[in-house]
Amino acid sequence: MTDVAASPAPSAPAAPLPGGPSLPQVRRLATEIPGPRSRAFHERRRAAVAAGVGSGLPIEVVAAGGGVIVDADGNSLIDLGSGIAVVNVGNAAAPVARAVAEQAAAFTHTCFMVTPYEGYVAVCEQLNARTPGDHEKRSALFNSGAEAVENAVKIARHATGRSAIVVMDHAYHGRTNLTMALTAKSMPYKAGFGPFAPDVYRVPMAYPYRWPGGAERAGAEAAAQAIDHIRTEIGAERVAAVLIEPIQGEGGFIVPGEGYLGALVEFCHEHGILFVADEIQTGFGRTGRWFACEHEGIVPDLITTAKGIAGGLPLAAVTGRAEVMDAVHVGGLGGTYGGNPVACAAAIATIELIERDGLVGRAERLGGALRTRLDAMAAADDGIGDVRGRGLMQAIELVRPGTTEPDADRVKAVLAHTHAAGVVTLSAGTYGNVVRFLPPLVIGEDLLQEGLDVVADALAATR
Ligand code: PLZ
Repeated sequence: MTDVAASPAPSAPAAPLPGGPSLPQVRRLATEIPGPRSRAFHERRRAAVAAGVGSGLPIEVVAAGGGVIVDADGNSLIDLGSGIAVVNVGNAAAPVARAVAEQAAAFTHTCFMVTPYEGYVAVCEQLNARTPGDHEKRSALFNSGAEAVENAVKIARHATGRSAIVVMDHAYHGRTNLTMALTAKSMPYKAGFGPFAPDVYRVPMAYPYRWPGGAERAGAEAAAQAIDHIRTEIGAERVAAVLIEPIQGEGGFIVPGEGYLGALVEFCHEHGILFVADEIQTGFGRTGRWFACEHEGIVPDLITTAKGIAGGLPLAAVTGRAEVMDAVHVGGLGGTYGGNPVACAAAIATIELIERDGLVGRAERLGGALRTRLDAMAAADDGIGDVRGRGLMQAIELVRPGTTEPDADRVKAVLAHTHAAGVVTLSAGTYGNVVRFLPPLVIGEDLLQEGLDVVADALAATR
């Protein structure tokens, strides 16, 4: 390590690597992980980057594409995380990289609020056409998921003239002040960062694995409790929006119990409450549908998207009923960079690629293969309490054998094992005891299977 650290540019790769799908789709370990260049890079990082910004796997990335990430030491890792459900079309996908380069060469920014351009409108047209429901829609573009959620709340409050917002146990909606209030988990998202925005209320989530009355009753009972709470403690007539992830992401890939979403939608419609689906993690083919609401035939009034929308460029959106979206006065929504032209060009190329290569169907098909493997792991391991999720958004929840007591320590050990073996995995869950799988939708099936072999080894080694 010392000889590497002493060189003038310790983190520069020997030669520029091509990224994108042309990268060899293999797992290859050239050094231990993290290797000497990555370790030197992290010394440099520690001196420059705020400690509050963590990293799960401290390598130095130099290239990525398809289903692999390559580091400065020449290791090629299997990517089962997609940068947290972002590079659904694969990293540096050629049509996306080309669209970005062309747009950057034409113009990089004018601000849509000052002098508008076509890409922004084209992205809104795509969102209006592809999100659930055939009613007339409008969209507005922003930079991050949290910003989209904040704007959905602004729009819902403005359109209804009401202020209360209802969210769920285990919810995750972002790290800004309002979205911290909407997010459930204290550590690490909220601890020490208050006070939080007011008029936000949390109701029970239908978490089948942990529902006291059993998984079958979770949907109906949680919906009844949530509705009772809204009626008696908040007042339905005060509620602007019920905001929910149709499959919870950071909370642990919780698929709501049967009937839960439908009952809430119905209640919302009866009481003039807007039903807002946060599809920031579930959107753009991830779950084997364009949007996760489609699995349950749910049509939200507003929907927030980000992550998978633009192949890795920062872009987010709120899409919804025209009369709701258009209720806001001219100039009431915006932001300097919202709908940046380069990000919009990436989004158009990403959406075309999802369509062209049938990636939604691919997510469903590979999701079936993933479920088969996870079920087999669970059958052989009484520390796997639950297998859940849809498409290429699935997870295992680890518990102490014979109980439902969360086993976050084992999740840490499983992740450490897979990372050392060259497979990028992520954790999740309110109790930190979930291992989640979010491979790019373009990952080769062999590579996915090899990644899962390593996960199976990690489970065996930590039993
Ligand atoms: N809503 C459903 O999943 C982001 C968070 C990573 P931003 N999830 C990843 C982290 O630890 O910060 C997310 C989400 C849902 C909103 C967001 C927020 O999206 O683009 O991170 O702001």
